[in-house]
Amino acid sequence: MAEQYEAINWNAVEDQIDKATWEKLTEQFWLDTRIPVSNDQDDWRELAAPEQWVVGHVFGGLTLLDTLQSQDGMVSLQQNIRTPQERAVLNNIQFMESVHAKSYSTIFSTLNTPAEIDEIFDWTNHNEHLQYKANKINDIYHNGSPLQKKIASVFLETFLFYSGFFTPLWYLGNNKLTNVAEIIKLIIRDESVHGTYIGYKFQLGFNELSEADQQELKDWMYDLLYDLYANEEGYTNDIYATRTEWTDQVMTFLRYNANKALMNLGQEPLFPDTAEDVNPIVMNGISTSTSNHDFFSQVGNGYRLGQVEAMSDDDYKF
Ligand code: MN3
Ligand code: MN3
Repeated sequence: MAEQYEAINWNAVEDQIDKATWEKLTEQFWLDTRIPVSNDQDDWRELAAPEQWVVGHVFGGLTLLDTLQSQDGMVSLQQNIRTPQERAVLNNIQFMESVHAKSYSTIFSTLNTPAEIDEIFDWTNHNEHLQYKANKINDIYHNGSPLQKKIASVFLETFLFYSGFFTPLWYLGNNKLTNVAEIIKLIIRDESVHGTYIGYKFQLGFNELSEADQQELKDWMYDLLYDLYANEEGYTNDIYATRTEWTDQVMTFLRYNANKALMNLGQEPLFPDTAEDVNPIVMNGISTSTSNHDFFSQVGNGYRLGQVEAMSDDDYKF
């Protein structure tokens, strides 16, 4: 009878990281519909058929992973929160995952024919390696421990996305498909905050474990990473091997990002690859700081990103 439903009090914030993350995420809010993807149609028509295939299908794969985050990932993490504000942050993340998943459809509808779009979704829903990673992560979301779920989420966000992100970043570095790449950069900017935040919450729980339990979880974590890496090799081959010469570069990029995922979780890197090993064109594309926009001849991108970052009240007057 005397059960009380507690109101969330943002004036009694237990963990300042929750508040700082909320502010960062809400400041960088964006929508796919604000990016003029149709300006990339000329670039798109100049791509050879295998290149168009790669672009379409990496976005199919990314759609699946963002769908997973929006439908199962954040709900699963919300079952084990430490503070009420953490739930609010995860609500924001969940909505943005839906924006991410939808934004690829905005790209498809601008660049691809309806028949091509059907084929991309059919491929996405049946590709063996793509389905393997989605189901592997989803199984942890539904059956894993609270800390295992956070590991799965950070591996997905900071590692598994990057076999797909490689392609738009490569084109951006070559000054092609720059508006498509702008969407991808906005997604990467979000994922970077998500991975850091969920990794931080992981570390709070991890540090409370006994040394023996920490070791056991570490073993589980590195086993999972090896398993996902082996699968990612297969996926990268499916996408890139016969259509591009990028396969080795994508694998380097994946190892670099696997190390970043481990870093978010407060763990030692696994692979020897560093930023210097990654194709510098892709590396410049990944940097979301404004100084790097000068690297590209199309200054308009930096400006547009600036617009998105610095939305004023006027943006809400439709
Ligand atoms: Mn996402
Ligand atoms: Mn995310």
